[in-house]
Amino acid sequence: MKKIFSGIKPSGDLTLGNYIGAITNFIKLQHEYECYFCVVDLHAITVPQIKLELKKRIKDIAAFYIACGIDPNKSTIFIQSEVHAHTELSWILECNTYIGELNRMTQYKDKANKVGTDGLSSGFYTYPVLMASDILLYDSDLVPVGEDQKQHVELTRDIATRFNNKHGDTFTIPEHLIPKVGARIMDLQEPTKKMSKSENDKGCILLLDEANIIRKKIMSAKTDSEMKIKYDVLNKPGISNLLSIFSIITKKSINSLENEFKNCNYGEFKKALANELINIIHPIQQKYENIRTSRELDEILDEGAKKANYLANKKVRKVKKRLGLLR
Ligand code: ATP
Ligand code: LTN
Repeated sequence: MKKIFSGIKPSGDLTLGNYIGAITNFIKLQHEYECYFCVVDLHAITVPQIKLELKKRIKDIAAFYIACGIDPNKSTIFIQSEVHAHTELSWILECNTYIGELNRMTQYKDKANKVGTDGLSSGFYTYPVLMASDILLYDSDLVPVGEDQKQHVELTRDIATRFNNKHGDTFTIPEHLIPKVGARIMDLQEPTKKMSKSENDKGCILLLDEANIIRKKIMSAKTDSEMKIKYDVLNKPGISNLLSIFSIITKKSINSLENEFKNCNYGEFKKALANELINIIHPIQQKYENIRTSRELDEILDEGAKKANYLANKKVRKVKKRLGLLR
C-alpha cells in the first residue's frame, strides 16, 4: 500500500484554508493509502509562540483531524515532537542540503524581505529540511498539501535523490499532491493574500467560528463593483475565491455554480455560501467538542507516537549506517 504523510502546524486556530487545501484531501486519501497525519509542533516554534496557547493548540489540531473525518483506526495521528527521529534526521539532512537551496525558498525570502533576517530564527531558515525529514522518515509516496508547500516538497525530492545517489538507495522519492481547486484559499478581506492561521482577522474563517461570525465574515467579504458571479482570478479575485470555496464544499463545479447564481446579486450568493459553510462546519464543531476532552484522544496520540517511533527509528538507523555513524 502506498504511503501518505502530511502535517499542520499548531501556529494558530485552524482555518477554512487548512480545511479545504489540506484536510478534505486527507479524508479522501485515507481509504486508499497508509496515512500518517502529524501535528508538526516543532515547525510552529520557528516563530515565537505563547506556551499555554501552543500546548492547547497541539491537541486542538489532533482533535480536529478526527472531527473532520480522519479515522484513527485507519490512519496514524501523532505529535511530531514525540518522535525524536524527526530532529535527528533533520540534522543529518541539513548537512546534505546547500545554503543556496534554502536561500531559494520563497516562503523564507518573503518573510526575510518583510521582517529582515536579524530577528528571524535560524530554525525558520532551515525548517524546509525538518519538513523533508518528516516526509522521508516514513517512505511517503505522496504529500497532500496546499500550493504554498509545493516548493518544499520539491526540495525534499532533491535532498532525497542526492542522498540516494551518494549513499545508496535509502529514501522513497515523494510527490506532492495539490488539489485542482482550493489549493490556495484567499483572505476574504484581501483576496490577493493567502488565508493564514497565524495572521487571522475578519478575512479568515476559523473552524471554531460560531455560525453568526461565519455569516458576518462571508457577508462582508470583499468583492467588486461588477455584480457578476463569474470566475476570473485576475480581475475578480474576491468572487473567484468565494466560488472556489463554494465549489469545494458542495462538490459542484464552478461552471454549474456560475449558472445557478447567474440571476442573483452578491448578497444572495454570499448568503447561500454562508449557509453551506455553516452546514459543513457545525457538525465538525460538535464532534470536536466531544473528542477534545475525551481520554480517547490521548490514547490515539500515544498509539500514533508508538507506531511512528518504530518506523522512524528504523529509518534513522538505516541512514546512520549508510553514513558510518553506527558502531
Ligand atoms: P501559518 O499561517 O502559521 O503559516 P497556515 O495556515 O499556512 O499557517 P500550515 O500549518 O502552514 O497553515 O499549513 C497546513 C496545510 O494547510 C498545508 O498543506 C498548507 O498548504 C495548507 N493551507 C494553509 N493555508 C491554506 C490556504 N489558504 N489555502 C489552501 N491551503 C492552505
Ligand atoms: N511546512 C508545512 C507544514 C508541514 C508539512 C510537513 C506538510 C511540516 N511538515 C510534512 C506536509 C508534510 C507548512 O508550513 N504548511
